[in-house]
Amino acid sequence: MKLQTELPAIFEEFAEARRNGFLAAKDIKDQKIPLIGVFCTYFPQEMALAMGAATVSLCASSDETIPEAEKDLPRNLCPLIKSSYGFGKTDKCPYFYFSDLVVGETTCDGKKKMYEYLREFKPVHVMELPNSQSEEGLKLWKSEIIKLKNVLEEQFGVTITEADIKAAIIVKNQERQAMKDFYELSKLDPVPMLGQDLFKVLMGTTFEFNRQSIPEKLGALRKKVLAEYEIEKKYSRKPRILITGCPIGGATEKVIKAIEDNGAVVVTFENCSGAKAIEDMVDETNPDVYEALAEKYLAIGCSCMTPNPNRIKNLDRMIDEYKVDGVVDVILTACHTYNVETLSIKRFVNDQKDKAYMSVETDFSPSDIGQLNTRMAAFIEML
Ligand code: BJ8
Repeated sequence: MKLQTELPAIFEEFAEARRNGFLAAKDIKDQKIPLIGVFCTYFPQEMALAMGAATVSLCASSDETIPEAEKDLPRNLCPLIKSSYGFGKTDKCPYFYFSDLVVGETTCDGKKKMYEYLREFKPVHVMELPNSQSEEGLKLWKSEIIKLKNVLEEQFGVTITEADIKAAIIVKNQERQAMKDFYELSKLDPVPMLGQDLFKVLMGTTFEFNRQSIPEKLGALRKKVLAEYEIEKKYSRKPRILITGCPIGGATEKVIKAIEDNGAVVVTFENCSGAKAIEDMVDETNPDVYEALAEKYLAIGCSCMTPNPNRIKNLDRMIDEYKVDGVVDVILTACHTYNVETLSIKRFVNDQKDKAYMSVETDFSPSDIGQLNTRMAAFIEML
């Protein structure tokens, strides 16, 4: 008899979280809780949490608003930047609409220049992110986090104490640990869930405003997935893929689907949609909360950093731990930093890890789905 499972419905609930979150965001506004819209993993979420604000990732994953953005921005710009700007300009993203403040960082050139125009639609604060993870960079980033605290205090008329920040660090660390415990289930071989389902959970969790509830929710789901896995192995052993590169989500989930429709399974996401944001904890023992936050966030292995050793460090460990057979590096069109890094990632994966590597350049349109399928089928066949 086939196992009756409630997991598909639960995964779908996570997939719907972004849409359901619109109502939650309105509730938050009705309760006069500040909402801070963010674009990047470098944003130190603890600072918002410490003042009792909610944060939300602003929509940048569909091509819906790109034509409007292209009236103002160059066409040959990364789709993520155009989409973000387009949602801001058209007010089509309720999260953007409800945000009291948008915080950006000086990551890649396109993004930081786009923020100059975004200011025309919303209050925007841009944090000056250093380009390297040096001692000087750390000092600058720490001072930028303190500056952010001052901006938040002034804009919202609140006081953020170090005790508030310490408490927020604990909440966020618990959340990260719960997410890690959940996605590490895919270290099992065969996997207990598809990468597409794992991704729904990762994305859905980012739209949960009650951050304290995340560990319990994910803990319960983890138990369910494991319990079903013990009764029945739903998926047979398949080639195991790690996704790295630019953030994905929404339209670019087509890459995960193309991999899994062609006989492999995505076991882990190294990019900002997965481990990059979560793997490292904030040091709770450091009495200097600003330094602890600066250290954690500056260590993020984004291609905006030069050099960028932490991406390689994470890949090295994850390829082994997840028994990865092949790495797919997703590059959004016109993302120069990730595109330039493809050479060093390919060299590392092929030469030092002896694994297969493929980079795919894509955007938010569905026009390359056929081509993606053809390339994935060929790549997976040789694994
Ligand atoms: S920490 S990956 S979320 S910057 S894809 S807009 S880099 S041209 S998104 Fe990112 Fe923060 Fe880094 Fe993560 Fe520019 Fe490239 Fe576009 Fe990008």
